[in-house]
Amino acid sequence: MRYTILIIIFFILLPISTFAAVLDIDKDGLSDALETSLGTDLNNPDSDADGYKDGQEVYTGHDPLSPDKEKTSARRVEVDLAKQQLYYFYNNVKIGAMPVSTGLVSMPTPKGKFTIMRKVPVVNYIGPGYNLPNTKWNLEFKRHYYLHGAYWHNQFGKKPMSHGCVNIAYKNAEKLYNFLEAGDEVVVFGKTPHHVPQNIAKALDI
Ligand SMILES: [Ca+2]
Ligand SMILES: [Ca+2]
Repeated sequence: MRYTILIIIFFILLPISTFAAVLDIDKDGLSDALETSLGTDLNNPDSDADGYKDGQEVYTGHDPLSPDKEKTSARRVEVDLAKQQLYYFYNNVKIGAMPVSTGLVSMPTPKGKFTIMRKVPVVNYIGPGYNLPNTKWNLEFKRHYYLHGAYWHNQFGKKPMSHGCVNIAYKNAEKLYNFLEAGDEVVVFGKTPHHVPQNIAKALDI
């Protein structure tokens, strides 16, 4: 009987903890967990009453707590080469993650701290052995190195694929492009693997 009660309590508490991260009471596109971290109102979709929802503001790099139209908050991207994952931060709060394919072991993505130099809507990538025209959503973070959309493969999160750029699925690349601006920080770290080990890929649900 005692165990039955414990099991019932466990199954009541499990969904509460599991769904806290995805629950969005005011349906403004920002989870309750993120609203708590960012200081916005969980029960008001437009915390600063400027006509734009909190989620819309944060994911386009705007301040949800000020009607100011300037994008003054700190934005940062981290690229984990070992896990082939990209994380992005608004005011030091991680607001999203996406699988990526970085440079091959023979031509790895450079490690270190960089800043976005410029945003370019469309780039034609042409070089020895590759010709990738009309590539969308390009963010140059070091001369000739970009975070950019990639339409020619689907190996994101599984293995490195590029000549040094960070390849991102189009739907995610567009989001990142809208979030970031020139001057934002990019940090690249970790060791480039030949493949991401299955157990890591599974743990990350990729
Ligand atoms: Ca919300
Ligand atoms: Ca607002």
